[in-house]
Amino acid sequence: MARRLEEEEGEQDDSRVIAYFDVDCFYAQAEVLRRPYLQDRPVGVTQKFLVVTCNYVARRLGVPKMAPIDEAKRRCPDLVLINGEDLTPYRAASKIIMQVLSRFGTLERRGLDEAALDITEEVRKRFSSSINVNTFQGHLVGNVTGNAPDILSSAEASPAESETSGKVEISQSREALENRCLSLAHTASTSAEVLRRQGDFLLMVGSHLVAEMREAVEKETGYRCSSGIAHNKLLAKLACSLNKPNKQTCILPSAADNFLRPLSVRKIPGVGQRMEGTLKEMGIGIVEDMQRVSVQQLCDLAIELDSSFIMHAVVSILHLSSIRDTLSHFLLRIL
Ligand code: DCP
Ligand code: MG
Ligand code: MG
Repeated sequence: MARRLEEEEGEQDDSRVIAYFDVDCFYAQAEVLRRPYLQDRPVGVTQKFLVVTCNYVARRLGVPKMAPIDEAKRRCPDLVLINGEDLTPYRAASKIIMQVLSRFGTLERRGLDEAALDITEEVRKRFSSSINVNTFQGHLVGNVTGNAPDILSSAEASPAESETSGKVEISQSREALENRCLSLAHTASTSAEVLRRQGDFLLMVGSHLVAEMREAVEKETGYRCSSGIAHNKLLAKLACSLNKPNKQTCILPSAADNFLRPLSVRKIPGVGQRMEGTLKEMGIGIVEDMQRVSVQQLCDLAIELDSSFIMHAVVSILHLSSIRDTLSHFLLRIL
C-alpha cells in the first residue's frame, strides 16, 4: 500500500536510494495501448476545450501539453483527438502500474501517473551480492571520479539510445571506483569522501534496479515510463523529467548543488505561477537567489503568505543547500 516516505524530508542522508517514476504521456499512452493502430500517429487526449496531453509523436510535431484544441489542431492538422473525460481506464491503469512498482520498495503515490519509491533496502541487498554491475544505467548527472570542482555533467544520449531501448551504459567501472575508494580510505583526511563514494555506488546499483523496474512495468502492463534516481525525493523527481520519454537519469549527491543552483524556483515542487511572481518581486528567480536571501526574509515571506508552498520550497532548498544548518531555526520560527 502507498505510504509517505516520512523520514525523507528532514534529513540529509546520502546513503538512501530514491527512485521517482512518471508514466510517459499517460492518458495518451493509455488510449494508444487500446488502439495499437494509432501507435505511429499523433494522438491528443481532450477534456473540455483542452488537449490535456498528447503522445510524443504529436509533441515532435509541435503540440504541447494543455493546448487549446484549436491551437493543437492548427499546429498539427493530423492530430487524432480522443475524449478523455472518463478517468476510469486511467485509474485502473494507474493501479496496476503502482502494484508492479510497489514490489520493489516502499511506494509513495504522487498522483495518477507518478510515484516515489525508497529502494534502499533492495539496493543494499544487491550491493553486497552483486558482482556483475559495473556501470550506471541511463543518463548521469555528476561524475564519480569528480576531482574537478564543477562536476555537473550530463551523459550524452548515445545513438544507440532511443525511445525503444532507453538505456545507455556509462563507462564508470566498478573496479576503478572500488580502487579509488580503497586508496581514498588510506589517504583521505576524512572518511566523508569514502562515504560519498559509497553513496555513488548505491546509486549505481540503484540505476540497474530501476531499469529492471521500468522493464517489469512495461512487460506486465504495457506502459513505458521515465525515472529519476537520487538520494532524495526532490532530486529524484527533478531527474525524472530530465530525459523523457522512456529514459532514466541519476543525479549524484555531489552534483546536487551545482544542479540545483541555476534552476528556476518554478521547478521546485509546490512553487506555482503565483508564488513564482511573488518571489520574482523579491529578486528571487533561481534557486541560487533563494540561498542568498536571509533565513529571516524567508520566514517573513512564509508567514506573510501563510504559505505551506513556500515552506515546502524553502525546506526543500535548505535541505540541500550550504545553509542547511539554519534549517532548524527556520522550522522553529514556522511550526
Ligand atoms: N493531466 C490533466 N490535467 C493536467 C495535468 C495532467 O488531466 N493539468 C493528466 C493528463 C496526463 C496525466 O495527468 O496524461 C499525467 O500528467 P503528466 O504531467 O505526467 O503528463 P503526461 O504523463 O501526459 O506526460 P509526460 O510524458 O510529460 O509525463
Ligand atoms: Mg507523466
Ligand atoms: Mg506526472
